[in-house]
Amino acid sequence: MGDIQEKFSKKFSGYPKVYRSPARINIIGEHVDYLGGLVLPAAIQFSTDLAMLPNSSNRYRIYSVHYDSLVEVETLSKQSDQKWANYILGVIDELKKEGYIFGGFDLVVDGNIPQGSGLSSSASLEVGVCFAISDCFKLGIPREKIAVIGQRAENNFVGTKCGIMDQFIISVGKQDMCILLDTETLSYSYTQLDMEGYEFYLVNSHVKHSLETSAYNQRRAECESAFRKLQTHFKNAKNLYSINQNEINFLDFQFTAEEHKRLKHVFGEKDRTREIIKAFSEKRMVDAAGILSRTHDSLSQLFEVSCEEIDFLQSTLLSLGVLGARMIGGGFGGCILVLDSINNRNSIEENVKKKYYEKYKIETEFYSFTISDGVNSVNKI
Ligand code: GAF
Repeated sequence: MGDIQEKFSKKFSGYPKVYRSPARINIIGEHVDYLGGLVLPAAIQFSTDLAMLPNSSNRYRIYSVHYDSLVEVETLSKQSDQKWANYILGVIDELKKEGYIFGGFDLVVDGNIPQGSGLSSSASLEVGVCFAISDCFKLGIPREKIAVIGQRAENNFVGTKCGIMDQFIISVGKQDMCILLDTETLSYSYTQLDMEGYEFYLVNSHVKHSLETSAYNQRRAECESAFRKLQTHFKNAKNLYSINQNEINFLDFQFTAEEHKRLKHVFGEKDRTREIIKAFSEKRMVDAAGILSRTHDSLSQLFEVSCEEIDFLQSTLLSLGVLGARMIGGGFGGCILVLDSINNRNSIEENVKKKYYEKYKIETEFYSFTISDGVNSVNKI
């Protein structure tokens, strides 16, 4: 952490406070967090590091170490042409809209979350900035609200119509714990998985296809239009996820082919979530891993948010004997989450890397991770 203070003092003067905001994984409940669904995410130790100091002016001076880029802003009339800065400006904008009063600040942002990896570096930045502003200016914003402000920043300023999952777990995460979050009510509970004999790890495909934001927003729009059709019959349904698929006669609603597939994913994911929670509680890890692979198939074939490289990597992992694997996050590249017996990884890692490289001339990386706390300040100066 001394490191980010040093980087701060190269750009600005004074002694900043330092914050760490984690990345996240999600075990199950993919692409249901903007439909009122249940999700099972955890914060992990990759992080965005932030050093912030109020500067007694109305100017926001923000520096990204990764992009070696400084942005100075006084009024937030429009997006910055520096894309990374919009996640920060969006948070400032949403806080102002909510009536919070705070002055200018100097901010340095650094970190080690692999960009475009599906581990939510953007939500980590939004939540980190919101937490830092709340702390530096003594605004006392509750963690759950920080999550909502972060999501709104991304929806309204950046333009990705993401759900609440990423910002929420990054705000409220606890070491060694997942949360089971109801994205309709935002009620949640902490739960610890008994992993004895098994492990999760990540495989980074190092691909990120550029249609990510537009396709994400399109998937959400397709689910919302399917829900509007269903509402003609299910008048009191509070969201798509709450509808019982056994009560739907699909022919009655004139769904488009896309809407039909998206619905099958959402209702299937609801069943798989129920099944995996039961499997974990009964320590049936092989079954749990199989459910993850079924989620992958559904995301690939029905929700259509995977890509060729990720599908190849996932099927290669399975063919080499891992118990279960699936893409995580928004899709179109990024990481695969693997659930396997411990000690299996060493025997397959080189082989997976070799096969993937032979086919795509791209290196993969394998990451171990630990489940960490949510956003926090790191030092007290
Ligand atoms: C991205 C989004 F930001 C989340 O809100 C969620 O929808 C996820 O994709 C898919 O489950 O990470």
